[in-house]
Amino acid sequence: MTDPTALTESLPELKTRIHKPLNVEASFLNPPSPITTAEHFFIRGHFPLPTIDASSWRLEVSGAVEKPLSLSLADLKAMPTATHKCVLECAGNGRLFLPNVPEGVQWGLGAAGCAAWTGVPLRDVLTLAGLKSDALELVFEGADHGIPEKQLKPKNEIHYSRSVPLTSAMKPEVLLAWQMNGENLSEAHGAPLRLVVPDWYSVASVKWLTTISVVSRPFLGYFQTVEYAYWAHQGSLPPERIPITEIFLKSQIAHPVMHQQLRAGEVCRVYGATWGAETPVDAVEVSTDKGLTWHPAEFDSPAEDHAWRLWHWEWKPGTIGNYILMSRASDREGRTQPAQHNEDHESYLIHHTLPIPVEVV
Ligand SMILES: Nc1nc2c(c(=O)[nH]1)N[C@H]1C(S)=C(S)[C@@H](COP(=O)(O)O)O[C@H]1N2
Ligand SMILES: [Mo]
Repeated sequence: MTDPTALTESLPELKTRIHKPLNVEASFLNPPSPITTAEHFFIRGHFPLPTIDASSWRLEVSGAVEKPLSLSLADLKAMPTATHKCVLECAGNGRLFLPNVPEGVQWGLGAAGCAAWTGVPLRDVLTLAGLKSDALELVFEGADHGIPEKQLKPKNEIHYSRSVPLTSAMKPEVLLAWQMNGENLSEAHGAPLRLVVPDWYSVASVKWLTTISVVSRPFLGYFQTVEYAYWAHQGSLPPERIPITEIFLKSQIAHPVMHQQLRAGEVCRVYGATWGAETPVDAVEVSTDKGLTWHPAEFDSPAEDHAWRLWHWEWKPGTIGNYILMSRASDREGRTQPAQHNEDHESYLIHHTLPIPVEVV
């Protein structure tokens, strides 16, 4: 079993943001690759790493089902498997760049990665259990537990848990996964089994999964009401607490990094990645003048559902001085990244065109 702390100390591209519980940020797109290896993938945990004995571990499926299940890893592996590539992005990725330093893990650009996940489609397991007609949501619980941080917290220990409505959970790409990039999940990434919900912020991709409870009403647990939720203001309605779900359209610049010095007259390869849910990204543009003018970037990897796409643009700055770089993605529906962070979203869903100051010397 690898010690994840030792791992982060041996890899300078990873930054430990919090030691206990372990929270590790990756150096975004370093190395630049359509697939993020497990060693370069960020780690987010709310409670101490659970100790799990894989040989006695079981996945329990209960609630509004015809036939409750208790499955071993071997039972799951005997079912038809599927592999899907997808981005996992923490809903607080980019928080470090918000004004007034909001609370929460101080993620820069590196709380996102793109990996290929292998497991059983969740819907096949649900079909095996037989959903009752009043089934509405699925509550996923992990083996990790503790007392959460925020003031409005339950008085006893809870397990990490999160729900997904049936309409989203039945999509064929939603997996109960035991492999990441063709290798068994590491302890830090949720071994022996995790949920992977492509297109959703990774708060929904419950690690160290032990139980799935099928419920017939919306679940209002801690990690979708107190944390990982925000007050939405819609029309004349009173504000409503909305759980964070789908990933917002985004692009990030991996190179150059903030405050990098570039040489006048030399070509600088500005590159990064773009991703989002719903509709594929159609275009990425780059600005060097804080969004006044934009230049089309080229894609370096194909458009694939749920995965991120690499892009680049070559810039030859002629004049010395300070510049503000930005990248902006647009999708097929004409949606684009906003210029400012939406304050209603508090310190989540950070997807505005982030300024990257650089100096040309
Ligand atoms: N059991 C469990 N699952 C969890 C969490 C957790 O603390 N416990 N954190 C969630 C959050 S907020 C994120 S961002 C992702 C991070 O996944 P990773 O550590 O594999 O990158 O796991 C999610 N699944
Ligand atoms: Mo997260």
